[in-house]
Amino acid sequence: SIDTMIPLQSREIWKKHGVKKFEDADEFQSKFIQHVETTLARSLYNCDDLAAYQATSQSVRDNLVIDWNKSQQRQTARDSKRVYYLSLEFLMGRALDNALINSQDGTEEPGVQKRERIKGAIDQLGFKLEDVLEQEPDAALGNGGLGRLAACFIDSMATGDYPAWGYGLRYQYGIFAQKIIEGYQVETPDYWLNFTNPWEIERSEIQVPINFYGYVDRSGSESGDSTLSASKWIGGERVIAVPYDMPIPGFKTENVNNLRMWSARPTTEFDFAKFNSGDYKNSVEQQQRAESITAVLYPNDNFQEGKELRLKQQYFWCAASLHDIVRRFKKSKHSWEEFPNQVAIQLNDTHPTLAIVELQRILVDLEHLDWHKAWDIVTKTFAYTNHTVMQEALEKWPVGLFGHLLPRHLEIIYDINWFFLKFVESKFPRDVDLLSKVSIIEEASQERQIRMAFLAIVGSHKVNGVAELHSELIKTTIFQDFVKIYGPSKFTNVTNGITPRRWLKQANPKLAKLIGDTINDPQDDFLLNMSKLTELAKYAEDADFQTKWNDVKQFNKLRLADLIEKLYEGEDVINRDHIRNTLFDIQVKRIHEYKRQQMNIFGCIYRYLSIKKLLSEGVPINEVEKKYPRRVSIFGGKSAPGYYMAKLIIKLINSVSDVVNHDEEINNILKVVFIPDYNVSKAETIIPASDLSEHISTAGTEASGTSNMKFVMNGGLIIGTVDGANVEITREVGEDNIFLFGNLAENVDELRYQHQYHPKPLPEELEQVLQVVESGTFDGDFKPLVDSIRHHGDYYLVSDDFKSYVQTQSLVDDVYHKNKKEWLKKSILSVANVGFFSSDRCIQEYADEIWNVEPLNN
Ligand code: F58
Repeated sequence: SIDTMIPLQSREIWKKHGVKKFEDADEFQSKFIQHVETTLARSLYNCDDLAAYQATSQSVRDNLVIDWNKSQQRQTARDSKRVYYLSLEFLMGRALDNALINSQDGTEEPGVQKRERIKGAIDQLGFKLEDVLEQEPDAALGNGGLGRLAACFIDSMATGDYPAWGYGLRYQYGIFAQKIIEGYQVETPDYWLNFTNPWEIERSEIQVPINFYGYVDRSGSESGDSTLSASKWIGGERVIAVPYDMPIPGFKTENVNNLRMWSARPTTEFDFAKFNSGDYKNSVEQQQRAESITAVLYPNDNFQEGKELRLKQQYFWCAASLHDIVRRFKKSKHSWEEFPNQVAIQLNDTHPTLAIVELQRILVDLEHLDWHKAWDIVTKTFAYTNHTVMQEALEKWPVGLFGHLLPRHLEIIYDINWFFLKFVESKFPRDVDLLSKVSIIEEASQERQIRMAFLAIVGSHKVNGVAELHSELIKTTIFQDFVKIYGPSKFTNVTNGITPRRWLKQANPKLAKLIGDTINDPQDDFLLNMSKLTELAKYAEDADFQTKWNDVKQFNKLRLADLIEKLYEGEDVINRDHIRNTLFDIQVKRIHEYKRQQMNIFGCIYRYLSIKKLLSEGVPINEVEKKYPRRVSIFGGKSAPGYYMAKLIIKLINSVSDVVNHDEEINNILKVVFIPDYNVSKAETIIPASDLSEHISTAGTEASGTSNMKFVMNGGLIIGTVDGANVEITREVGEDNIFLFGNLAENVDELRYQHQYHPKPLPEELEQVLQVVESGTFDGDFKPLVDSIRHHGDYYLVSDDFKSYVQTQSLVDDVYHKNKKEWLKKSILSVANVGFFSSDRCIQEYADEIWNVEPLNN
């Protein structure tokens, strides 16, 4: 053991002084003051909210680091198998409140949770916890669902006591901040590290050299010029990877896991060639290039951009992470055959597929293992999660670009492909077609491309989709040939989930409290064991309980109204007097044609026109209101900077908002709101305020969706298509408690074909809307948007679903406004049955079915 290597005397001194966690309010205050005076070098007299945030975070972090150290020691001592979750994105949001909530350990006296005690302590120091929490910038190192999923997963892995690490990149700029100027999205850089980040621990003592470019030198290799045996890659550019660690606390456990994020630095190696040529300036410039690797997150959602810098990011991160993983494995002194019993690596999409190639390179070139023995280890180690079936999001790299940056890796990929195709040929001897269809190298296009998804499948032992419908779809479409080759058991489903700590307790403390009080669970055990929520079902029709339930919703709607007022610079958009009978209809997610925000805004226009028509016929406004009761349609989301159509959709929403919100004739019965700069912390305010949320993607396009689960967990109902996880949400909450509409995935191909070859006139509801858009009623040129439906095949099938969408919306109106009791019952029953969507359940499935790891009990 490590202990016996340290002299007795130093061990005793260490023990005597050993650091201690703060346990109560008093000890917290002492830590807080110490951090203000020493860490921040400030004092009582210049301690503002920001300093209070930093001192609080430092204090809480100290506690986490103590547990972190113990957890890591325990994991090493037990020699347990570790999980590594490789994700190019971790959309963490804020850390402080989450750490306070997760510090709850179940030992507290009933009713006084740790967070409440800290809140009191901060109060006494003259600050308000809410204001202190607001100081923290979001860690927005992700685009959308995929990045947030990774964040929920590491929370659940820590909570479930799994020995697991996340590996990512420490971007200096996260997803851009969105400004809306004259209705258009404008991107501004998100320099989130402006004030030092108290949650990260720089490990500058660890420096991993990473090579790029160069050539393969086979002159000294044992078996001549075979690419299959140990080869020497001489890199042409070298950078250093330095890790930054972020402690990830579990809920009600002392287990603290690690999120390791790599940052690129120049080497301090001396470049003789440059020096001799006297090119000092150039050599400095080249060094600066190093830092650019981890400078910025690529801001695309469901779209792959084939840029060299992106590939560099991917390799930099995979190589650094693998180096780290292999180093840790080697310390454990196991033989290489044991590697898959000690290490499970999960690939979050194809972005880390290079890790497969890098491990094969390490084993063959550096550790001199036989190719096949190495490949056996590799495939037993990796598993791959697919998040999309959309062609434009599937990663492919041109062979030329790839081979220039990573010459040895390209050889290895060719060899992997050669053995794979040989295997296919032996199984299906006369199927030449099949070979070109499944080849990792696509030959058909002008330039050869590496199909990363195929490489990920070949290099993994399991492939999973993220919701049942999606997992079935990948088996019958993009990966169908691989099912034929490997059999169906390699392909599986793990339906996504979300962490109830952040998305229920932290986002909606009032609802969490009501639930805890009602089911007699003062220690919030339901946040770990969500099946306890089913006890709520018996109160679904209880009038008293319904009132309390509704009061929480109204509180959250007011909280959102405050946020909107702040963002609209004081403009009174939401009429608070009517908030109780105003339906909040929310669609917040990345803006994408497949997610069909355009259909939602067309629906708003249709509603507006219908109201105006009745008014013009002389129907009095209170009668109009009966048909079109009060509603606020709330949108939020970012568009990729280069995605023209998505940006146009944002402009249309804002232009419609401008007209509708200032039309006094309609007496505020309809409002349209665009919330700028949607992010995780705003989501925590927005989601609990929904009566209805929209998940209306063209069937078959949204792999899962995860905000749908968040809305349901907060008592909102869904209007949605039969797509992604909506299908399983329907199964869990019951089809009476969700508003489904639209065409099914199985009909999409046929409908698209019809549009192309037998176009029909548009439904009259949509025709009306498009004509008004074309007439210039709303500021902007929306011709491309209208044309995509009228003339370019309506790929996302807005015209096919619009009528049933509008009809379903009026059904929603009826239930909400004419039968509020029925609505509340649906809302309560939904929460009662949402337990399946806890990410704790997902992690357990991954652990049992894919990783083969056990939780480590303290
Ligand atoms: C999302 N994908 C899916 N990709 O669209 C969503 O249905 C699913 O719920 C979620 O993953 C989690 O499984 C997604 O967010 C990206 O943002 C990639 C970023 C990098 C470029 C390619 C798309």
